[in-house]
Amino acid sequence: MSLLNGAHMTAFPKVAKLVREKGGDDILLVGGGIIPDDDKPRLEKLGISGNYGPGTPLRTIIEHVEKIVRERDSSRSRKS
Ligand code: B12
Repeated sequence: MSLLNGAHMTAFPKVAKLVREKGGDDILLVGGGIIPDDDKPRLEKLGISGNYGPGTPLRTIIEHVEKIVRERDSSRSRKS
């Protein structure tokens, strides 16, 4: 999810809630845009990770997604 207009604390949680309600618990929610540092832990708590601001290299974002997918894969294979 990307928001540059300051509405991330309204729109991101709303999207997260709807995704969970529709059974999309396995969907990775990653945010970005103009997001003040103070808001990042609050978004993390709602399961929205990343929340990268301007100037973030694409490589950082790719590594973030890869890391979470790897962690999920290994916790899945531990369960099975
Ligand atoms: C282009 C632009 C516009 C265009 C947008 C065109 C379009 N359709 O995209 C137009 C002219 C429409 C516009 C309008 C407005 N804008 Co404007 N705009 C910009 C500008 C110059 C560049 C944004 C951009 O596209 N950057 C290129 C992309 C690649 O970079 P980025 O968005 O920063 O994204 C990076 C990270 O944030 C991150 N990221 C972003 N999203 C995501 C998502 C995920 C999942 C991940 C992992 C990472 C990620 O990764 C990217 C790479 O590092 C910025 C200033 C700036 N230099 O950032 C202002 C800026 C975003 N705009 C601003 C403002 C205020 C507005 C308006 C409210 C102005 C008004 N009064 O109408 C409106 C809001 C429109 C709206 N409904 O949201 C402010 C926002 C201030 C704030 N929120 O604190 C900014 C920061 C300018 C400023 N310094 O004041 N804008």
